[in-house]
Amino acid sequence: MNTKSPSLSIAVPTYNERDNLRPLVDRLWQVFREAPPTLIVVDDNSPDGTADVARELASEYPIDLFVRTAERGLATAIIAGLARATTDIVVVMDADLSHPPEAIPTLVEALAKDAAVQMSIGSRFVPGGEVDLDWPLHRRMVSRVGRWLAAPLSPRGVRDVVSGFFAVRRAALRLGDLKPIGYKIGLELIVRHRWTRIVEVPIRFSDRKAGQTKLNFSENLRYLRHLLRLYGHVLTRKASN
Ligand SMILES: Nc1nc2c(ncn2[C@@H]2O[C@H](COP(=O)(O)OP(=O)(O)O)[C@@H](O)[C@H]2O)c(=O)[nH]1
Ligand SMILES: [Mg+2]
Repeated sequence: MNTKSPSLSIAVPTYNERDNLRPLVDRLWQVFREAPPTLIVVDDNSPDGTADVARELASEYPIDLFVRTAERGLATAIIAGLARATTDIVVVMDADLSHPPEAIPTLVEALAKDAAVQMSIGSRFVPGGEVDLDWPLHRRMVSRVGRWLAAPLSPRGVRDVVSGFFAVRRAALRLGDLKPIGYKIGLELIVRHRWTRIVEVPIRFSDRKAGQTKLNFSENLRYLRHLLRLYGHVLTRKASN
C-alpha cells in the first residue's frame, strides 16, 4: 500500500436514483479530474431503470455496477458495496447529492494522514457543517430524536454518528461481524468494530434535487430495532468483560 496516496473507491447504494447518477458522476469528474475513483453502485433492481443509467455512464466513468435482485435494504446494500471494494479506502455516500462529493478528498485525507484514525465522517453538526433542508417539523423531530437515541452509543465527542457519508479503511473491516438492518450502517460499523478514533469533517447536507426519499415509517421502526440490538450487544459485551 502506498501510504502517501491510498487507493480509493466510492460505494453508493441506489434505489430509484435514475436522475441523480449523472449529476453525481459529473461532480466526481470535477473533483477528481485525473484519476476518478471507481463508483461501486449497488442497486436493488430499481424499477425506474437506475441500473440502465449506470450501465450507460460506465462508458465514460469507472463504474462497478452490482444489481441485487434477491435483497433490498440500505444497510445490506452498503455492506455489499464495501465487500466489493478492492481499494485501501472506501467512501460511502448517498446517490442523491445530499452528500457533497467535494468533501471526499478531505474525508480521505483525514484517514491518510493519521493511521490511528479509524473513520472519517461527513458531519452536519460540527462547526462549519450545515443542513440545507426544507423538512417539515415532524421529520426534523424524528431526526433529532433518532440522533438523541444513538448518542450513548457514540464515541465521545462525535456529533453525527448517524451520517451516511463516511470513509473507512478496507483492511479494518470485519464485515462478517455486522448484523445490518435499516439505514444507519455507519453506527453499526462504529459500534461493532469498537471504533473510537473518528474525525468529523463539516459538510453542507442538501436536500435531494430529484427522486424521493425512501425513509418511511417502517424504516424508523427498523431503526429502533437496530438501536435495541446495538444496546443489547454493548451491554452483553460489557457484562462479559
Ligand atoms: N440499494 C439500495 N439503496 C437504497 C435503499 N433505500 C435507500 N437507498 C439509497 O440510500 C440513499 C439514501 O436514501 P434516501 O432515500 O435519500 O434517504 P434519506 O437521505 O434519509 O432521505 C440513496 O442513495 C438511496 O437511493 C435500498 O433499499 N436499497
Ligand atoms: Mg437522501
